[in-house]
Amino acid sequence: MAKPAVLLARAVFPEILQLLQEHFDLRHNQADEAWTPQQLAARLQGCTGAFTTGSERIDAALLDACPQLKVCANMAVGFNNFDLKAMTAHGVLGTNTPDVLTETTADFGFALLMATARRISESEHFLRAGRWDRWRYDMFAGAEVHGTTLGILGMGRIGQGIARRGAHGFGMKVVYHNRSRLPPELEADCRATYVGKDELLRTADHLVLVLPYSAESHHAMGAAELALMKPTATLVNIARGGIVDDAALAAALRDKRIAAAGLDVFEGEPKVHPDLLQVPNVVLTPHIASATITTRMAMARLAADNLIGFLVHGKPLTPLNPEVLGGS
Ligand code: 8YV
Repeated sequence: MAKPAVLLARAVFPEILQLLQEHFDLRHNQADEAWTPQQLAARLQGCTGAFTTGSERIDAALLDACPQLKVCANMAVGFNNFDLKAMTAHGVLGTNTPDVLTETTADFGFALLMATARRISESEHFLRAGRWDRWRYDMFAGAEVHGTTLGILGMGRIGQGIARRGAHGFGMKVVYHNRSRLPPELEADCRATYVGKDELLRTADHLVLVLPYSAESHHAMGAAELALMKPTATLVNIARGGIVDDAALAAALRDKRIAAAGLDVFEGEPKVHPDLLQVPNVVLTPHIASATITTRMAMARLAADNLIGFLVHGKPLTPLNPEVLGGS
C-alpha cells in the first residue's frame, strides 16, 4: 500500500525527519523557508497529513484549498494557529503536544520572573556597555521574590507548575484566577487561592500570564487592567502575544505605572512593538519558554506520533477535536 503523503512544514530534528520518512511519503522543509499561506497550500496539495508549528495558520481558506488534508499535528501545546471549528467542519483532525513541555515551560516562566524582578538583563547590558565603574548601594535594586505574592492568570498545567515553584521553592503566597476553579486537592498541592481577576491584579507582586489565546483573552491585559496593578509589580507573559496590549504595556513601563515586565511572546511576533524596545525595564525573549533540546525533542516526537497514530493506526494520541474521529 502506498504511504500517506505528509508535509513537514518546518525544520525539525533529523531523527524526527527519519521517523516520519519511515511511515510517510514525506515532503519536508529542512531549509526552514518561510512560506506564505499560498505557498503552504501549494505544498500541501495531495497531502493527507501536516506537521505544523505555531507559525502555520490552518484556517478555512487553507482547508478549502487542500481537500485531501485529514490531520494537522501541531508541535505546540497552544493551538491558536488552528481554526479548530473550521477544521472540524472540514473533517480535519488537529492534535497538540500537552504535558511534555509543562515543567520546562514552568521553569522558564520562573526564570523570566526572576530575571525581570531582579533586573538581570538591564544590569548585564549596563556591564557590557562598560558603564560599571563602582558599587553603589541602590544599583539595579530590584523587587523581592521570596515571600511575596505570586499571581497567576490561567491555571492550567503550566500555571500549576509555576504556582508550585513559587509556593514550595520561594515561600510565596499564590493567588490565581482561571475560567474555572481548581479542585480542592490541586489547590492544596499548589498552595494556591482562587480570587477574582481584579483582586488578582491588585494583590500580585509578580503576575504571570499562562492562559490560552482566544477572542475572549485578546488584550486581557490592557491599559485598564495594568492600571489596577501595584506600581511595584512585575508582569510576565509566557502565554501568547495578543493577550497583553503591547502598546499599553510599553506606556505603563515607560511611565513606571508598573515596575517591570518579562515577555516571551508578542503581538504579531516575530515583530516586537517598537515602544517595547525603547524601555529598559522589560526583559524580552524570542518565544523560547519550551526551548530545551529534551523538551523540543519530546514535542516533535509527540507530534510525529500523532501523525503515525492517526494515519497508520487510526488512533491519534492527543486529539483536539476527537469528534471528527466518529464513533470509533
Ligand atoms: C512552541 C508554544 O515552541 O507549545 C506552545 O504552545 O508556545 C511553544 O512551546 C511554539 O508554539 C512553536 O510551535
